[in-house]
Amino acid sequence: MSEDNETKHGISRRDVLTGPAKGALVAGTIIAAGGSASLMATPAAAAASNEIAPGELDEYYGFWSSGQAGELRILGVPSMRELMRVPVFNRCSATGWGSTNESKKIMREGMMPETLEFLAKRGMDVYENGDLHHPHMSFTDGTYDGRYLFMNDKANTRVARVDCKFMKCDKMIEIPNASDIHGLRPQKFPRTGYVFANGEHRVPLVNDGTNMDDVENYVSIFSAIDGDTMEIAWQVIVTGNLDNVDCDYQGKYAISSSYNSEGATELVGMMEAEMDHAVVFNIERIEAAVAAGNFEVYNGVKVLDGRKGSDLTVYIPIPNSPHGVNSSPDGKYVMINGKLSPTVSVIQYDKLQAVFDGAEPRSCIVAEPELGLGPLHTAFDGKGMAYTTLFLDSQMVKWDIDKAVRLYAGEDVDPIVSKTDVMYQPGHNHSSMGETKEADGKWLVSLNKFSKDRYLNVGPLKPENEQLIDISGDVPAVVHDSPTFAEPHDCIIVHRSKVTPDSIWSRDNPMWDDARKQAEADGVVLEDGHDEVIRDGNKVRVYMYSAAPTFSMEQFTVKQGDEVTIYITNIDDVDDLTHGFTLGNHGICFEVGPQATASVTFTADRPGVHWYYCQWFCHALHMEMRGRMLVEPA
Ligand code: K7E
Ligand code: CUA
Repeated sequence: MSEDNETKHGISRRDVLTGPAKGALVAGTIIAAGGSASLMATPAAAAASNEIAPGELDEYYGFWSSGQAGELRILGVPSMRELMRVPVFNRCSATGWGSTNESKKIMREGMMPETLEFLAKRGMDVYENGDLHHPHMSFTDGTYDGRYLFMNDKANTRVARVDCKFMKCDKMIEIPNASDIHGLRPQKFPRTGYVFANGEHRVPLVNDGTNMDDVENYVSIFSAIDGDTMEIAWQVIVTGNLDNVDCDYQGKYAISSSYNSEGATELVGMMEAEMDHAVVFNIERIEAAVAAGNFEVYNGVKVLDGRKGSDLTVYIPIPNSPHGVNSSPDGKYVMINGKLSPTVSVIQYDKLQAVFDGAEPRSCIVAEPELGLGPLHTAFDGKGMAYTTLFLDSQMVKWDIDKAVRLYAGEDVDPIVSKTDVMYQPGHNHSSMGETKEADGKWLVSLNKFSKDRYLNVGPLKPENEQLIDISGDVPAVVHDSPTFAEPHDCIIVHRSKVTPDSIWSRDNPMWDDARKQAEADGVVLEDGHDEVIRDGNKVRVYMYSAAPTFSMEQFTVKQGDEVTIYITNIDDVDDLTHGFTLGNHGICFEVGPQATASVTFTADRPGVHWYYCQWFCHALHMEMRGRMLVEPA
């Protein structure tokens, strides 16, 4: 897999870039049209600058996944400065995500009861890991609307939503019946609407442990989630494993890549068939079938049968193991990236109805250019060019969609425009606004799985590498490298005009509804600068507020064995004035943003004096922002 990068033309790329050949390879661009690689000099001056001076703002928000780190990251593009980390499927030491009552409620309320029981037996309230691959923004009329971000957790079969007003997760659900959510995309038209989510692995339906060997009847499940309520609208059983998904700009179809049409559980079997497929879901027919009651209910969800032969789906044969699925911004095509095949299969959306009406399945394919080794994902510039990552070749290939269509029709044209070296092994790529009808063709990011020698050596675990590519000119030019921790599979690049987060929480946010209700019952008004210790049997509720640089209570006393809940309301309503609450030697630490309330519950089992302090630097007297909890021995 990596051999190719270490010795390209007999020398390493680093040697080339730093050696005498530098002048000829300054932007690392190789034109490989017609199969013969020739080097082409690219004047560095042609590249747009990605430099954003101190104090200047980026033009785009980048929303980045973090794979097995489980969080969402926000970057500025083109500077590639990391602006924020938003914990979602992970637990977070800085913000208390996964340990406050408010975050645990969000993480638990969409889980199946048997999962909560299972976690409880392991001594856990919530899952402590996640694998976040695909962040996508909600759409209205084919472009981003700045309401929500949706994302999948492959590890624990969940889908979460981040409210873009506060850039915090506000909903998280477990997807029943499916196993391991991978591909995820919001509906583009008329709006989101549905969030489509692919269950990747095939499992028995119902998966109750009574059978492992009836592999033939294992199923993958495609889910449509209502993006407004985060409830599952319906599910469709398919043939084969589901990988990635995209949908059209008309609201008619969703389409998933699917590998392992052989239905095998082992690698050898999975590689056998020459052809796998793309599954097309006919939204209108599925909705009609739901309305007509043609479904079974499993785990409370309406499940329809869309396996081969169903009229809800069609299966388009695609060469071995397709991966990325990407709709072109003009709404005409969807690219199915070949992965193990050097090709990208181009499906024309308006030819799909005929296939549903009985036409030969591959009659919707209008191009299948051979691009290079390991095509995984394709991005667009909105000007007719596509950019496909070549995992094995470690290149980004720029190709002309129209020429690819003409080549397939028999014309003698070469769709490949150029190949740009990226370091190394790119997976996803993404262009500015590239997954919307407003693709603007300015920037392209290549998310590379390996950095190898690109950075100072930090030991056996190396960072990954994401590269920023200027695609505004004729020849793409790499203008920036950023090391990154595990593992941004995917990102989106959203113009800053689409996103307008608030700087201060609104007090009516439902996140602390439970705290407010309890406070009301206790005669406490959270936002009033009201503090109190309420004893209720062995339950103790401590209400305090924070205002820089103090907590309203300098001390309080509880008894060993008490179940203590501490509620903190940050009554500061100043931009960027976040406080924190850390309770020493109790594993408790959380963030309280301006005008927010947050709480934790724990058993006071350690007699003694314990300091609590504010851990977000908030004031010249931040170090003094502290107090003591006395736990009296029982
Ligand atoms: Cu890594 Cu989108 Cu999960 Cu391709 S996926 S690389
Ligand atoms: Cu409040 Cu530091």
